[in-house]
Amino acid sequence: MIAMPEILTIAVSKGRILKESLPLLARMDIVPLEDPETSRKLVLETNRPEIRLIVVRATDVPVYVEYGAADAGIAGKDVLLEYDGDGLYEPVDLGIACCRLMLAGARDRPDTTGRARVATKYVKTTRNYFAELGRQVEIIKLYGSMELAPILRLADLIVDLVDTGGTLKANGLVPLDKIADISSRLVVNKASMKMKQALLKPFVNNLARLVNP
Ligand code: PRT
Ligand code: MG
Repeated sequence: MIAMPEILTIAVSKGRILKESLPLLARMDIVPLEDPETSRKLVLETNRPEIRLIVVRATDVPVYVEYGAADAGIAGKDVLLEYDGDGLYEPVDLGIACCRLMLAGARDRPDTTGRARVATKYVKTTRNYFAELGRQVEIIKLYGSMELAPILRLADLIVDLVDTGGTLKANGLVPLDKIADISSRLVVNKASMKMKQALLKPFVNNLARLVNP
């Protein structure tokens, strides 16, 4: 379903990705008419009548784009690694909201013999990581605050995003292995790329040129 051929809808998640995306969009002369951080509107008109932003949960960005409800979106590679779907192009690494997906554990953890328990929101990526190592683990799905799990002995290890390392440190955890470098990517609906080429192609090309001059 490709809605409104004359309008480009771009999905962005609230929080740090939106904060780091707005300056990039502004450099392409795309500026929301209302401040997205304070507005309660979820559909934001911009200074460009043919472009609007929608503000959704980070994990929902690929869903809106795959189904064509949004033509393009900006999502963290962490979210895209977890997403099952093949209706997306991922043409540009925007180099924003950078961090690392890390395996971490308690500084003073005992050696776990046998099957370790790993708490994470990133179940698929974690399963692939340990499968590649040939290591049997039990994965516990959490939706946030993974750093709490080792403290309360819910899990031996966690897989979570790390930026400065401050959150790990504050909770008595140490990084053990880097699983992936993470940054935000532009994702594009495959059908939109064909049917809205005139609008979408310049948008993708301008963004690509902006981040890879
Ligand atoms: O609201 P929702 O639950 O959907 O997501 P959220 O609140 O996690 O969203 P938000 O706005 O934080 O943005 C999430 C996206 O930003 C992720 O999908 C990543 O692509 C990207 N990103 C970049 C990060 C970080 N850096 C990051 N450091 N997302 C989260 N963190 C958290 C991390 O989970 C940990 O708790 O920050 C903490 C670690 O930071 P340091 O600096 O203490 O190491
Ligand atoms: Mg949030």
